[in-house]
Amino acid sequence: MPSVPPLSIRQQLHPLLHQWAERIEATWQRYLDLSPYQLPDEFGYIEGRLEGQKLIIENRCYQTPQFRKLHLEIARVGDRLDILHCVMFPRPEYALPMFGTDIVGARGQISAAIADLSPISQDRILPSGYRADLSALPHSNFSQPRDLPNWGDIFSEFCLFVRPMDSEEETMFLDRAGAFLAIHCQQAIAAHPVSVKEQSQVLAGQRYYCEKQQRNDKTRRVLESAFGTEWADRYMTTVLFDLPE
Ligand code: 18B
Repeated sequence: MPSVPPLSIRQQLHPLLHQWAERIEATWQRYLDLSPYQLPDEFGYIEGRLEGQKLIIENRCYQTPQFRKLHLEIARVGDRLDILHCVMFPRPEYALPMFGTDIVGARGQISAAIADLSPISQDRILPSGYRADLSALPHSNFSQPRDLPNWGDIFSEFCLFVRPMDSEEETMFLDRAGAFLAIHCQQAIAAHPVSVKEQSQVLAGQRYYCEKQQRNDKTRRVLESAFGTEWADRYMTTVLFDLPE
């Protein structure tokens, strides 16, 4: 039996995660034609235990004419760790980049806030419309930029990866990442389907993206400690970074 969430954990989250989650859903509702996307029942609301603390995962999923799956996930480990994770998977008919974002906070301090529109083309360059819109955004300067891990070659030159140090930097993150998302939705609803040949390139690009993301040991370790190796692997390959059949 799937368990039903008693109360959304959102209200208890670090404000940056709460605001970013609300912003993501509001932007989706504003631009996209959302319909439900059914995750396997066992994966809607999940509870495990990580070193004696409860790990709760809440998933929201939608689909649209342009996107096979919009996935927004919030995870909370006791009062220790809050995580927001979101990926938008375009349908293979649309040669759109991958929007992905992750925020990790521990005891009130955000350690990682990342947002990117990652190219999926073979030349690993974003479409020109995206580059023009992203280049036109105001510059933002963060005091603690972070280095990408070795699997991070999937990310674009616009990738935002920082440790926000105060509420001003948190707002700067929300503004810039929110602009990435709005640009993506606007570009997506104006996009035209591609040829069948190009669709296989889109799929290859998405596969490369997912394979690299599956190498994130930090994500894997949290899931493995709470749910075991096998479950963590299944979750990473079927819920977090799956590919269409
Ligand atoms: N991720 N993250 O989503 N991850 O899922 N995440 C961490 O301060 C989880 C994505 C990304 O430096 C950390 O280092 C869990 C997407 C990058 O080696 C933890 C879930 C993107 C890093 C978690 C989750 C993405 C990172 C360490 C499932 C980008 C830095 C925090 C709910 C689009 C990796 C820290 C490094 C870090 C955990 C990026 C604990 C459990 C979509 C680049």
